[in-house]
Amino acid sequence: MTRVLLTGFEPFDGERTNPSWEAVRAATARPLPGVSFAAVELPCVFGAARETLVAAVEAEDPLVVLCVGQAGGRPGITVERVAINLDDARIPDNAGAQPIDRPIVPGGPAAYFAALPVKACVAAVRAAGLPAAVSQTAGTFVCNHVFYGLMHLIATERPALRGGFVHVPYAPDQVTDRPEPSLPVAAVAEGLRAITAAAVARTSDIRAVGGATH
Ligand code: PCA
Repeated sequence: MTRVLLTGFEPFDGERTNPSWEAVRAATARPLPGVSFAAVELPCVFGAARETLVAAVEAEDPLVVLCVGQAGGRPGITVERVAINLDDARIPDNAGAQPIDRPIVPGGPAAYFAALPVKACVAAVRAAGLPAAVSQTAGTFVCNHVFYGLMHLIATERPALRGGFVHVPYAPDQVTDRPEPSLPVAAVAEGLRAITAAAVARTSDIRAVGGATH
């Protein structure tokens, strides 16, 4: 059995739910052949989110970690390619902190690439009949903070660990009065299961178009 840790976030920015945690719960509630799941909810708080993730990795000792967050406005499931060493919050986090232009790890590398076959993961979601794309930026808020923290942990302490970050759209009930794209939580959960299977099955990526002109 391959141990896989999935994390989602608590609600933030005035929302009542966060589809990342709802989808992680749904994705891990049913068995996936060959996989032993653990699921942990992270606070939407700089510092504490990363500490909770590191503690969960220590406790669960997974081979693969997929951190998941809400990216309201995106129309599909996006697999992040790169984490950058920067906190620059547009809004306060759930503890009221709003860091501006602060390195996550002072003196650390400017960026890390995901330790995931990102294009194979995108292809797996599409094969499940759901919209997906590579994303070239996870932003500069708590999701990128956790993503960078995960990649720094892999680079400095856990070379055998693989993992990365997945951003998911709003759930339909969050946007009933707004012209924003959404995806049902059950569909997002299926997408996360497809990504899990791809990430466990392969370490090398496929050659496919996934870039962006801007
Ligand atoms: N999304 C935010 C933080 C928590 C979440 O679910 C982000 O994209 O940074």
